[in-house]
Amino acid sequence: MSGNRTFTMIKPDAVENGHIGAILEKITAAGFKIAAMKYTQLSVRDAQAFYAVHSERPFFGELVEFMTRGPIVAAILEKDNAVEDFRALIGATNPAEAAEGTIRKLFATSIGENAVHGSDSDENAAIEGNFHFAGREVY
Ligand code: 3AN
Repeated sequence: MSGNRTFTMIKPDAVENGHIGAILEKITAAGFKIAAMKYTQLSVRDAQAFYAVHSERPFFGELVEFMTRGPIVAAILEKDNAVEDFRALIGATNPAEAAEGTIRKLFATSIGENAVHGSDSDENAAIEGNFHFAGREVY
């Protein structure tokens, strides 16, 4: 059975473009509860560690530079079937391929600057949530 928590970041592009409020509205309207949340900026070391799985990809340097260029909102979200339902809510990695009404279709500008992150498995949701939050910060 799938878990009830996922991890998200509102990325620097969406923060710069003033979309924090609109994105949180979409998330809560879709039935997700906020279990943890913070406004923070990743260091280069943080971003390299968070995206270590992509370290051999050609876009890794660009990804780290983008994710560290300004603040983000990090959050743990709670809902039945959280990982899958949140991936559906945000849409495809490339906003040009994202379904109408999805967060990336509405707010992302490119495959590299795609507004939000959503965990791709229950295992990664737990790893990513633990990367950003201490136990006492999760409600
Ligand atoms: P998703 O975020 O949809 O799970 P992943 O895990 O394939 O997508 O990619 C992680 C992040 O790496 C994406 N959110 C995006 O910011 C960046 N990325 C993925 N593919 C590309 C690409 N072709 N060019 C630039 N950045 C990319």
